[in-house]
Amino acid sequence: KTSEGIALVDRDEDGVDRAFRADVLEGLRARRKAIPARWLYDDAGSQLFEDITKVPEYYPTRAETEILTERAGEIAAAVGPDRAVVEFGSGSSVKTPLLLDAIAPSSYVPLDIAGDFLRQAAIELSAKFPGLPVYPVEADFMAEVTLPSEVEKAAKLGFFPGSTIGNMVAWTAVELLRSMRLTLQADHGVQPLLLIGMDLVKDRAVLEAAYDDAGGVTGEFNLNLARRINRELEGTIPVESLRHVARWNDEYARVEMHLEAMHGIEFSVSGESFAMAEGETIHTENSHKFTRRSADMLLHAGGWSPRKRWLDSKERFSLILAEA
Ligand code: AVI
Repeated sequence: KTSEGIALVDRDEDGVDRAFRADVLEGLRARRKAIPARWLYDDAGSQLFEDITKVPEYYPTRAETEILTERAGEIAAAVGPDRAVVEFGSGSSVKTPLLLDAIAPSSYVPLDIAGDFLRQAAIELSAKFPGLPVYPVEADFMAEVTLPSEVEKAAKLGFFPGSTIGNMVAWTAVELLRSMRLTLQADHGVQPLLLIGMDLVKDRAVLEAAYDDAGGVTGEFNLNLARRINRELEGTIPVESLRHVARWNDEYARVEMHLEAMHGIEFSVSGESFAMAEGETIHTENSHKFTRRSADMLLHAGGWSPRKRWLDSKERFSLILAEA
């Protein structure tokens, strides 16, 4: 699209559009309706997520920022000098400068599938850190990524903040950790490091409030998915008949977001008809929470050995340094 929003490509030719349609239709046909969380992040959804990070109940961003600020010296000492920082997903505009300030890296390589976001982040970073080589890479980091030749030989530090790993089920999380290991491996020499944010299991009420803030921002974020389906996939979902639900699933140690039908509804998407009974939900996101042991277990399964761990002062969130 142009900046005026004029579509330049035939939307059916567009791979993203086709993938969205396929995921939504498959998810709505299932006995338990579910849509992958990645579709929450269109422009409106990405802005709403930014807003979420500022609501009082959503502690993860503040807790992780506190760790990066208060423990900068310890983190720098543990990482050591001259690492090329490779950030997986370049959206975290606040945390990146904190890390780069702390460790004085040799270069910075932001990876993101969204090219516009990536280039914007790279420009802002270069302005803040003149002299730091920045090599943006537009890629889907769920699989191994070939890094620019300039950083081929450098020792790497992967950076994956925000507990985004928690949005994946274990199988996918392990796959991602293994891909990161391959991406970060240098030809020979120094083993790569990974600095990863992992949110901690805590009181259910605190967790559920973090994903259902009183101001309703998270609700809007979730409902935006239904609106997006209506906008982009010729949907007729009666959004006002859905309500946002966030609930702790103790068996899987995760907060789940759902869109729940407040009464029986019928609608169509891309010409296909669907119905939801009262109380039926569309599962839209998982946010897994970790204990010290479950975090270590996941990292080990992904080929990483945890070396250091820092918690915020209220012990809500962990930042872990692991070695390949
Ligand atoms: C991006 N991700 C780590 C957020 C989380 O906490 O799972 C997404 C989010 N969903 C609702 N609130 C925030």
